[in-house]
Amino acid sequence: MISAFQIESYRQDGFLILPQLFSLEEMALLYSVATDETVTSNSFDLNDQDGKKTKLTLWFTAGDDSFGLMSRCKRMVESVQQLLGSGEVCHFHSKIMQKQPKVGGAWEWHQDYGYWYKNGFLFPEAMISVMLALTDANKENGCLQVLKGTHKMQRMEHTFIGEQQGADPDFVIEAEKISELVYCELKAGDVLFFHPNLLHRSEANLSEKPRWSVISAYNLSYNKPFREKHTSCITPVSMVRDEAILASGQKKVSGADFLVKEAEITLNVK
Ligand SMILES: O=C(O)CCC(=O)C(=O)O
Repeated sequence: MISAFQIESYRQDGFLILPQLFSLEEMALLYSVATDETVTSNSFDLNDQDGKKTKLTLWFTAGDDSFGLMSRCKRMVESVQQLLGSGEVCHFHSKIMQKQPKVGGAWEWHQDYGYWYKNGFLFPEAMISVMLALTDANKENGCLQVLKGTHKMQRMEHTFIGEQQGADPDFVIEAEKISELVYCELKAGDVLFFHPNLLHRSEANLSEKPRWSVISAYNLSYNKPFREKHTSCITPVSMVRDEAILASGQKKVSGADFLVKEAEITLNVK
């Protein structure tokens, strides 16, 4: 259970870290499913400003594979419910971020709602991103950075910077002047919840170590997007027991409805 104090700190800061929400045993299982070729062969690259490639594999429907069970398990869904308030929790999409040693690219300053607005979601307050660290994430390997409290600034204009969308740089400069920059260093198994209007970015991974994570995005069913064809975001999740991940053993993410990078994809779902 998330305490009233933690809920308040999410409201004030726009993010919340829950250390070790997943056990080492669960993390070993999830990491081995993440590195399986069913995930890696469905990944695509997005170039950052310097042409460095950042790799991700994204799918919509949370199924019965190990990651589907992770995003539907009681501790995740109930934590999301507590932070979003009343409404039916739906899984919008999950994505495995694969920042390879030395080459993994950066993510520009952005708000997730800068993308999701373009899918026609009307209520940012009904949405949240949840990052589970699959490996330790630190300054050296390009952990997530946030500008604390910027979720209260509301949505900024987002335009393409390289192949990614970034928030209007003039607004980012002003936000940086008055907001604390926080490096969200995580251990494998730690979970970071963040608000869709929170400005965040990450630097390239120039270290010798991989930085992998999975980010599940959730939405409340009343927030029906008018430009999104995938229906996972308005389909209430079928919650499973916390024990289901280990009880099911390694289940590959095969047959998922993966996002495919095509020339015409605007990648608003990111
Ligand atoms: O994984 C990262 O470093 C950044 C990911 C991110 O910013 C996002 O998915 O919105």
